[in-house]
Amino acid sequence: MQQISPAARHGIEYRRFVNRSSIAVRTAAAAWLLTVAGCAGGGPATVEDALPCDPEATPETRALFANLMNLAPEAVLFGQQDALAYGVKWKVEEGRSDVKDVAGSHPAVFGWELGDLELGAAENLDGVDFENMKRWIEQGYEQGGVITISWHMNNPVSGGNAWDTTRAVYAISPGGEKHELYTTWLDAFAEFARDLQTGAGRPIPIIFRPFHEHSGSWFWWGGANVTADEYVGLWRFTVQYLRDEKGLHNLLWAYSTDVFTDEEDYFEHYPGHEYVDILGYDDYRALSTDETVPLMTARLKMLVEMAEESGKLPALTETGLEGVTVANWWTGRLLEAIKADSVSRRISYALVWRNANEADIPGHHFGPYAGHPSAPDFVQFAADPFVLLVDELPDLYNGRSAREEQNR
Ligand code: BMA
Repeated sequence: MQQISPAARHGIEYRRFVNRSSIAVRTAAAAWLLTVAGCAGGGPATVEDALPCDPEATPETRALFANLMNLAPEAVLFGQQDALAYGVKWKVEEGRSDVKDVAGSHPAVFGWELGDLELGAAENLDGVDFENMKRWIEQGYEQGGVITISWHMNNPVSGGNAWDTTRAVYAISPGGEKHELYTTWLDAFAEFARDLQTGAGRPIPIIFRPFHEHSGSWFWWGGANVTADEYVGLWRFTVQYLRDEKGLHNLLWAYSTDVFTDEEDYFEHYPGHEYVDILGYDDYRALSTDETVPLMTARLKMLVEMAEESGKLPALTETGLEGVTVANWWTGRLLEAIKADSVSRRISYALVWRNANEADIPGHHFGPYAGHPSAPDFVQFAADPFVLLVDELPDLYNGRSAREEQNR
């Protein structure tokens, strides 16, 4: 593929999307109060004007995108990876999550991981049974939550895992010797996704976040292990294959780098606005010390500005401090970083990584759990009207945006 300049990659046409300061949303317990403070000069996204990159996205997927757009300025949805599958001291207990144990509600965003699905395994790389995962995804959706999926895909060339950095992207791209193999992996994804259905038999909208943290060199699809053109080509093929060949129209595509310095850096591997819905990034660095918290605010600010310029949704797609070793990490660092600035606070959601079971990996948890020293601070964090857990969400999936619903 010919060289694509960063400008061409992300400069398809910037447009001011919505007037993001025109609504104020506050929660009081589980009840929603939405105050409309005037919508002259634009107004927030309606289902008609907040369009995902797939022109044939299902009505529920379009509604989710528009509703998240509308909520982004006024609230942050809290998410966690694998929340319903296990926690630090338990595994597979229906209806349980560590977040619920501590704060009385599940997270608003449910992250799931597909690594090993491509091998035909019954469980993912962290021991989560795929049939259970489907059920928990459906439960998360039925509760009104948002579903996002990542994929630590094994190395298709070496047969090693996602962290085996043998060059491989060129090989699975169209024309490459492992391309056919890759399409079978995508077929497995499509089969999995097709099973994710609402009670009414409709496809559940999924925020799909493949090939994440590609700005770092620790995965075979990232950094020094891939060229920008290879990455862009693979991303575009993947979108086209799942959308056009497999007919999946329930995906919102999340582009998700690791930490970045500026716009050029962020868009280095960007596939283009026609292939992306969410501008995300993962940040495990800024919130590791008090002194670096402002760095996250600065990055979130850049992210929000880039997203608003291009009609995309900004999200902190992963964050956390392993072991949550600082008792006030939730309010003192995470919420502080998000709320510190009138622009940074307009991100849509923040997802912390998993609470690995202590029998599997001791200390590898990024959320609170009952009895953990940070639990009281998490209760305070969750009680902040700006932070939403699943029980505080408006209906994100009907054909009307939260704003339109309120105006009926
Ligand atoms: C990593 C760690 C690993 C895990 C992987 C995929 O960050 O949590 O233990 O296997 O994510 O979930």
